[in-house]
Amino acid sequence: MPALGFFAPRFAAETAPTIFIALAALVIVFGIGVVVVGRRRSAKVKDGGFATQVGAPTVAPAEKPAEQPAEKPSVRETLVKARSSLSGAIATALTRSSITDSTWDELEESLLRADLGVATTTRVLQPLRKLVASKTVTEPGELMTALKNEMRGQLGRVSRELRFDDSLQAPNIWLVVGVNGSGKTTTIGKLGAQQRKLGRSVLMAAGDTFRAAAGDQLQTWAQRSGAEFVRGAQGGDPSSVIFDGIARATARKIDLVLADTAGRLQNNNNLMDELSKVRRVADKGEGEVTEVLLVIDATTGQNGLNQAKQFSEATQVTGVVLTKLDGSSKGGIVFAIETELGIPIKLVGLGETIDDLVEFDADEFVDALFV
Ligand SMILES: Nc1nc2c(ncn2[C@@H]2O[C@H](COP(=O)(O)OP(=O)(O)O)[C@@H](O)[C@H]2O)c(=O)[nH]1
Ligand SMILES: [Mg+2]
Repeated sequence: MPALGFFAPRFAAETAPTIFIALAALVIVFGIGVVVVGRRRSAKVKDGGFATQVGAPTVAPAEKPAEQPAEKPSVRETLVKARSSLSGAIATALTRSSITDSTWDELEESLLRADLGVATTTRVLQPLRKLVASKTVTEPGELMTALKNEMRGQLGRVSRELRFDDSLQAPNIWLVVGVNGSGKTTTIGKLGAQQRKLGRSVLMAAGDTFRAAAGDQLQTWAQRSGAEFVRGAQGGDPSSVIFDGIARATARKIDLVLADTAGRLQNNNNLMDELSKVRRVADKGEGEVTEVLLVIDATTGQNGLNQAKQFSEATQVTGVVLTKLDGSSKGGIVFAIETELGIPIKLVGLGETIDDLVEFDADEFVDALFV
């Protein structure tokens, strides 16, 4: 069949483009059909099937208006949310018509549950028992007011300002210490960003050489806030990284060095030795260590007091940052740290973003316990 044999390729050559175009047109028409039907269906689903009638114009449903960023809850709201379990106990005590043994039991229990610890709880309740015994206070409502005042009084006496010496001709150095996972690196990130907003130049030194990821994490924060960044080799000497950081900051006239440190368990003597060395080295070079911030996770409980003691012995802690208070109904450890160790709580972490680091406000904190 030579004729056909000859004809077939010619036919193919001549008609192929036409067939191709026809096929393409079919695909397009089919595609449009699918899209239209799909849109109708999805419109129905979105309106619960009520608004889009069959035969109604197939206009794609209007885009949902861009969601307004939800108002960020205030510090107080965040605290109150975290501590609703505690406030229940205090509320129960309040509903009694008079002050009975149960009132004291409930108060004691709720204060312990909030992590005030036995010593602080006793210290707070002692003067109240006297007030009740002498009939100066007779009603549960008055007792709550007195309790609130007593708790405020325990906290109110210290300066919580971050120490930054403007007159220094060299960098201020803030060391950040604490156990693993307490929130040191995150706190440095937030703090650095805030200090940059205040107009200060910042250098972050990755003194946690124990884990490579810690350096990367800090570098990301440094980039985000426009801070300089210095790191060393993994497993290297943290003091030398911090020393280098201080030297670079001095050479570039940077105002503030934020030094991250490693935080394996605090009962590891090597860590404490290492941190003592970091402190000594930081003191030795140019610049001055004006803050040593101990970061404590609010969910740590009474162990936070031990941490504060040990870290303070090694590095002379000047302030505490209490993190993760957004997720904890505890935090009562602040009383013990301030009254027993005399270390002021300076900052509070209420989440994972830059704005979630705020100054500790004792009145707000105590108020939130009572809501
Ligand atoms: N919810 C909450 N999470 C936090 C807070 N601070 C830190 N974190 C988280 O805790 C984890 C450990 O923090 P990191 O800074 O790496 O701790 P580090 O080991 O002490 O440096 C991370 O997932 C942080 O995002 C806080 O105030 N609130
Ligand atoms: Mg870290």
